[in-house]
Amino acid sequence: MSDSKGISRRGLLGATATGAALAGAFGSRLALGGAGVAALTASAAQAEEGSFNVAPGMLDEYYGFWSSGQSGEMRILGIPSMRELMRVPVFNRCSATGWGITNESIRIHQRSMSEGTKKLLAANGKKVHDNGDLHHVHMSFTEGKYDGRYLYMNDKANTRVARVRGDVMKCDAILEIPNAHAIHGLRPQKWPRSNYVFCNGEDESPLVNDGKTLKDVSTYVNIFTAVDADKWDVAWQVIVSGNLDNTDADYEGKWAFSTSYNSEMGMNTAEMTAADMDHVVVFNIAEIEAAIAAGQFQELNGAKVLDGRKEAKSQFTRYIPIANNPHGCNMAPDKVHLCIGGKLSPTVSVIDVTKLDTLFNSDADPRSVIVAEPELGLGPLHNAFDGQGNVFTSLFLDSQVVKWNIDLAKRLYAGEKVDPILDKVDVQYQPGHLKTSMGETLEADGKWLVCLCKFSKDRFLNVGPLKPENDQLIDISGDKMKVIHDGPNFAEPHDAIAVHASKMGNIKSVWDRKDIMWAETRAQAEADGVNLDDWQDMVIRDKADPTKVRVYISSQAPAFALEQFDVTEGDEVTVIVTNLDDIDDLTHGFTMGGHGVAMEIGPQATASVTFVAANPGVYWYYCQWFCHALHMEMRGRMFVNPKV
Ligand code: CUK
Ligand code: CUA
Ligand code: CA
Repeated sequence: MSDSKGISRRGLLGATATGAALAGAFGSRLALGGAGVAALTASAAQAEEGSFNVAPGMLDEYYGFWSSGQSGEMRILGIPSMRELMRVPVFNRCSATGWGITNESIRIHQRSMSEGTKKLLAANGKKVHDNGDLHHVHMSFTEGKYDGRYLYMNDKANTRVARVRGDVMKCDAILEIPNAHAIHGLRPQKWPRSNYVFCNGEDESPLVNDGKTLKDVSTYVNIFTAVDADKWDVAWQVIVSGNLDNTDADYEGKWAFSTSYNSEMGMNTAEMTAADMDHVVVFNIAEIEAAIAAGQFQELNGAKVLDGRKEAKSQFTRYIPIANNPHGCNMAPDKVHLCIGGKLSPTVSVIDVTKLDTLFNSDADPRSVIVAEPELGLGPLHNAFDGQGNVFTSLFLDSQVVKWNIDLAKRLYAGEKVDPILDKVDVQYQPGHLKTSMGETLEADGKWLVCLCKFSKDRFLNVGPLKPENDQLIDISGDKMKVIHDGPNFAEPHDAIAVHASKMGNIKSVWDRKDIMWAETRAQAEADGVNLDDWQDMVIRDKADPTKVRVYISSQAPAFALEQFDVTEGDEVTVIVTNLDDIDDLTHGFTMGGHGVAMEIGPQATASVTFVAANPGVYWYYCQWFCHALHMEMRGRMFVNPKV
C-alpha cells in the first residue's frame, strides 16, 4: 500500500477516537502529504487493493463485536482485517484486568440485581457465578440504527443478561433474571429506541422452581422477558407455550418474535423432534404494556408476569406454525420480512410483519402471514441481509452460505416458476451465525459477510484435540460471494455484529475522573478524608472494625505513591489505586504477590481490590501492566506483622 492511500484512510477515520489516536502517532507522516487525497475512503482503498488486508498502522472500517460462547466474554475484532483488538470480560474472570476480583466489578454485579434475584442468590449461598455462556451480542438502537451507547448480551448458563458501556467498553450491569431458565435468544428493541432488551428462556422448568414439583412436566413453562434497558431490571415477563430459542424485534416497535423448537414440551431429543410443526411466537408489545399498566399481572419473584400461553387465549401472543425445530429469527432491514431458519426443515419461512395485525383482529389462519418458504439446502440456521432485498442463510449441514432473493422467493411461493437462489459458497465448516456489515439495521450496506463456522478441522496447524473455530470473511459486494479470509477463534463465537466505525465516535481513550464505576469507592474515600483526585498515600484503619485496613495509593509512571505499608496478620486489606496519568494507553496495574489478586487501572481510573493478609511476611506488590522503561521498578512492599 502506498503512503497516500494510507494517509487518506486515516483521514477518513480521524473523526473517531482511535482514528485520532493513530493520527497522532503518525502525525509527522500525515503532515507530509495528507491534503490532496482526502476524498479516497477506506472502503474505496480496500476495493482497489481487492482484499481484506489492512496494512500495518491502518485502521479497520468496522468494529466487529463478537460473542464467545462458553468463554463468557465479549470480543472486539476489526473488520475486514479480522484482527482481534480487545477482550471484554463479562461473565468470566479475567487475570489481566481483575474483572470478577476487584470491588468495582463485584459491586456492579450486586447493584444491578433485582431484589428477588438477590434473595435467590443468597439462598444459593452464592454471590456471583464463575462461568458464563455468552451467545448473542447486540448494540443499542435509536430509530433502527446503531447508536453506540451499549452492547447487550446473554448468559445461557446462569440465566443472566449483561450490558457493556459503549464509551469505555466495560460491563456496567448484570442481571440474573427470575422465573426464566437459560436465557438464549436476546435482542434489543429497534424502534423508537432500545427501551427493552428481549430475552428468551430456553429451558422448561416449574413456574415456581422450589422443588415442590420436580418431574411433573405439566407444571413446566418457558418465559419471555423484557428487560428495561435503562434500569437494567425486569420490565415484564410473558409465559408461553413451548420453549424459546432465538428472538428479534421489528422496525416499528410493535412486535417481538421468538422461535420455538420444542412446542412438544418434550424432555429428550426424540420428544422434542416428534411434531411436524413447531412455531414462532409473536408478542404484541402494546397489548402487553396495557395489561401491565392496568395491573393485570401476577407477581412472581418480584417480576410482573402475564400468561401468553395458547390456552389462555390472550391478546399478548399469537403462534405461527413453522416446520420442525426452527432456529434463527432475523428481521430484514426492509421493515417487512421476518426470516425464520428451518434447521431440520430445508426451508426459510418468510413472515410479512405488516400482516400480523390480522392475526390479532380476526380469525385469520396464522400461516396466512407467511409469504415465502424457499427450499435452500440442508440445515438453514441464521439469516443476514445486504439491504438490497437479498438474504444470506447459513446451511449447517451443507457447510455452505446461500444467497437468495426475497422477492423471487415470494413469486415462487405465489406459483411462478422462478429460482430465488442466486449463489452458494462453501465455508469451512458447519456455519452457525453469519453477519453482514450493518446488516441488522436500517443501514445494511452489503459489503462484508462474516460466517462463524463451528469447526475448522484441517484449516490450521494442529494444536491438539481441541481445535479453534473458523470465522470466515466473505466479500459480498459483487453478485458472487467470495471467501477471502480464515480467522481462527477460540471457543465459541456464536454471533457477531459489524458496526461501522463512524458509529463509535464516543469511545473514550482516557477515563473521566468522576466516572460512576468507582462512585462507591469515592464515597468511602471522602468518608476517610482522602481526595481521590490528588496524589495520595494513606493507610487508614477502619474505626468501627479495626481489622479492616484501606490503603490509598496513587500511581504515575513509573511509581506508586506508597513504596511500603504495614498491616497485621489477619487484616482485611483493601488497596485503592488511582492512576493519575492522563495519557492515552498509559495503563497501570496492581498485583499483590502471593495473594491471588491483580487489577488494571486505566489512565485517570480508580480501582480497588480486597484480600486477607493471612500470613506474616514481606510481600512485594508490583505494576503488571507495562507502562514505562522503569516499569519493572514500579513495585513496593507490604509488611504483614505477626499478631501479638
Ligand atoms: S444460537 Cu449459536 S448457532 Cu445460541 Cu445464536 Cu444459532
Ligand atoms: Cu505502572 Cu507498569
Ligand atoms: Ca420440535
